[in-house]
Amino acid sequence: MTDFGGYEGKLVTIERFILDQQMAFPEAKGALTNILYDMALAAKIIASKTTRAGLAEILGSAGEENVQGEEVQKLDVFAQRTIYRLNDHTGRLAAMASEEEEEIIPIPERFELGNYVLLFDPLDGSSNIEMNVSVGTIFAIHRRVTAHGPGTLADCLQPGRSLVAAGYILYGSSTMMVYSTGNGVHGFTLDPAIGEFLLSHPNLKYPSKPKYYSVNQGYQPYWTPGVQAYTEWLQRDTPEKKGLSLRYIGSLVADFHRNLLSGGVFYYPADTKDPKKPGGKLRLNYEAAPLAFLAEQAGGYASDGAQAILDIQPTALHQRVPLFVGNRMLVERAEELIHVHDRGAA
Ligand code: P6P
Repeated sequence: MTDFGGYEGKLVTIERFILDQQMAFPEAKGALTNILYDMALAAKIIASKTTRAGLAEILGSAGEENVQGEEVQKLDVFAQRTIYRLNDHTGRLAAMASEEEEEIIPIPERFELGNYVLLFDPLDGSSNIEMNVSVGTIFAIHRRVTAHGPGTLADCLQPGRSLVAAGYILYGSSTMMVYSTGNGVHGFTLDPAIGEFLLSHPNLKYPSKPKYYSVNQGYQPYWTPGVQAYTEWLQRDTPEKKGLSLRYIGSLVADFHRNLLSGGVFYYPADTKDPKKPGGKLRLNYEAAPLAFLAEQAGGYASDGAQAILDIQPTALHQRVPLFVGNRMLVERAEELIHVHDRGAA
């Protein structure tokens, strides 16, 4: 575990911190380090656009030409292309996969292949942008499992337990990058004056006294009895905790981040509202699994209501999964109540 005493009160850039952490991965020969650098650069580039999103009528909106005569891209398309272009030629990846692309994204033949695959949701919650609500990028990095040649679906469909790194970028009142390489969770805040991410939240851990629960209560009529009972339990003072307040932004990264700092639980359960989404709305490979990796690194836990998210063997690139993530005690209680009320009823 990195000694955080050495960083107290110092100006530590993300580059310096990642390099220090690389010592834990001598065999990575810097490839993983450089992928994290590239994600930090992508964050700066995307942030430069999200902070001006509200100026579409002046700068032009997606699909039109702006005052500079450039084609204005939808921000999620811009985010997708930024992450792709920063990673397609580096020789560090065997393939990529994105929420925006149906199939895995091959590395162009003219470039070297690497030993990692990068899965990402380039701009989650982008529908919130025009209301100036925080949005985020989520990324997951696996070591490839195939021996050589272009990366395959098998390289991307690995359980979260195998992740070598994961993180998110939060484009909010400030831009933050939070990541883990399995050696704790660390948060960096972008100082726009110098264009650097500076270590602001070393070794993040869920506070022992949780404050919030985060769920779209508008779907309550469509929940199972177990989820209904769980929500009622969260609201009450119990021997384990005080009754929690409801905070729900409707932007996954923002809700996850607030609960990581304040203590709490986010859940998007399966519901009967949309027959096309029987397994909930959120995606396993590039939303639930990376956040579950971070949650466990921060002393928390993530479940689909029955098992650890990190233990789920993916079967499809864009498969959806119910997600409960936050303080371990809160998430395990969800599993207990769902087991009693729902499986007992099956
Ligand atoms: P609902 C945003 O569209 C998103 O994918 C996540 O960021 C967020 O947690 C969820 O959907 C919100 O969904 O159904 O509550 O609007």
